[in-house]
Amino acid sequence: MSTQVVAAKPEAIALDLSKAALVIIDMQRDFLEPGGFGATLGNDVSLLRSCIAPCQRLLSAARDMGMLIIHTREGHLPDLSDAPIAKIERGKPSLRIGSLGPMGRILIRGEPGHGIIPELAPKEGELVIDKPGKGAFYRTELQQELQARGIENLLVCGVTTEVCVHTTVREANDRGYRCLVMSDACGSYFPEFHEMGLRVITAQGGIFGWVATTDAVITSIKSALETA
Ligand code: C5J
Repeated sequence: MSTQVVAAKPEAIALDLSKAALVIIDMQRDFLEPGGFGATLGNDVSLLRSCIAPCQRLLSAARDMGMLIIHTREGHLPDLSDAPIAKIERGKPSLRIGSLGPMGRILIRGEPGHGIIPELAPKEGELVIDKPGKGAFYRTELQQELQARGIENLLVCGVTTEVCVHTTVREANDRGYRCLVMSDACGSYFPEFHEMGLRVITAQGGIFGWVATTDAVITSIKSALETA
């Protein structure tokens, strides 16, 4: 049966997994590896590594089920025409967006740093959504791709919890999607923001969505496969 009850906060949720997509947000070298965008802002990128293995497990289970898989990448065109000046000039990074770093130009499409980490490399047929902003719906084809496939439920993981995961979940929630965020498959440079970001999603009866563990979601996917 494709509808499964997943143990979640603020309460269990019945999800039709045949209408679900796994959305893996921005698991790019620019955020997870030294020398990328995240590091230029002074962050300890090693803090994001704990979510790689849970993301791998979710990816593998979703592939087994034949679920729609979407990878997103944050980044800008080489001429920076889609990068607001306010974003480029913000703060005091060691290298600004577009500058040459050890993994190519910082946060620029097509550069080595813009790529998804090898552990989660997309397979042929999986969607890769390039986005100039934090949210995956802003100036992308994501909404059309979801609508074309009748997707109603999004299983969301990736980095960072309180920035691009959160922005995408908020955008999706406003568009009517049920969002289930896997807590251990998300990561942040700030553990306290990670915790609070997840709490904000589930507060007030699930104002933005639901939060579950990777184990709970994988149990549901396996159960759907067994009863198919
Ligand atoms: C950030 C992201 N943190 N993917 N991007 O700038 O969360």
